[in-house]
Amino acid sequence: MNIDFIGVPLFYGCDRKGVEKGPDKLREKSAIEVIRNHMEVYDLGNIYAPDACDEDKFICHSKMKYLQEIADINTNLAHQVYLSLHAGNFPLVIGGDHALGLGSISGVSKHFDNIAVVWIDAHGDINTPETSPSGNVHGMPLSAAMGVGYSTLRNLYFEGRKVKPENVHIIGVRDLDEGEVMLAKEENINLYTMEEIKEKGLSAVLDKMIRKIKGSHVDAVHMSFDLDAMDGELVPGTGLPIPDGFTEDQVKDIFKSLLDTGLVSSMDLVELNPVLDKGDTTADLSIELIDYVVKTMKEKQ
Ligand code: 5AB
Ligand code: MN
Ligand code: MN
Ligand code: MN
Repeated sequence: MNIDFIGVPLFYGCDRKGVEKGPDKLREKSAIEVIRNHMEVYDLGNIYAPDACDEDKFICHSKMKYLQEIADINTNLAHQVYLSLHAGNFPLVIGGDHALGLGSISGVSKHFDNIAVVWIDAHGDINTPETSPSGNVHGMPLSAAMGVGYSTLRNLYFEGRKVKPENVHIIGVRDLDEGEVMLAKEENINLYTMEEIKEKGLSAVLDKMIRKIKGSHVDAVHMSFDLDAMDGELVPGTGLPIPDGFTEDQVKDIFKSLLDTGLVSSMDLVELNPVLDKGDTTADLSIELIDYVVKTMKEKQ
């Protein structure tokens, strides 16, 4: 198996510039060479992101910014991810903001019959245009992937739901909006909050999650990692740093437990904003995590 490195220079989902520079920043920091130390890698370049002007952000929908641009970029991403899996490769999708999670999941879902998604994030990203406090689509990709929310997003790439809500696992969460709490309850999504992790310990919570994933008989797991899952102090180079998050070792433990199942087919690493970064703290940490994931995958082979 080879790694396909796919950049998504997207900031429309968070409406704050800088995050679109994430993929090129990691290339500059030798991400490709770091991966190649362990496995063969193809750099598939960046998905094309059209220019859009600020005044036009609500042109398609009054409550969702840059809807058409995000849908177009995500459709192309979905197809690239699908082709990568079809060729027997591992798509590693580098953001860009987390709105791209919908494109990744859509591509994975077209290739496999029944998938699970593990969303490692301080946030739930399950808002709809009605519940979103910001209108930013990076807070909505996971609900759309479950078939909830606005039709353009729900029916991206192919019509209908991409992942069953009971196969959605959100871990590290500590900042949910009111509407997200309600939806999580209604749809029976698996939430592993930071509060629960503090109380029971990460390894107990991971055991529970892995058991559930294995019992669900999915044929693939897509791992979507938002850097803000980590403690805010560790990731100055992300748009919405939140305190009380994971340490670097904890994130590695999560990756390892998931990779050990042999089910992980694909991964996103998102929300690196090099413009906000302190020095290259967050970029260097991202490189370290990519190195860890690929090294661990190689050991499994
Ligand atoms: B991220 C918030 N829930 O919807 C919203 O960074 C934040 O991809 C969303 O996790 C954060 O605007 C989206 C307040
Ligand atoms: Mn996110
Ligand atoms: Mn987040
Ligand atoms: Mn974020």
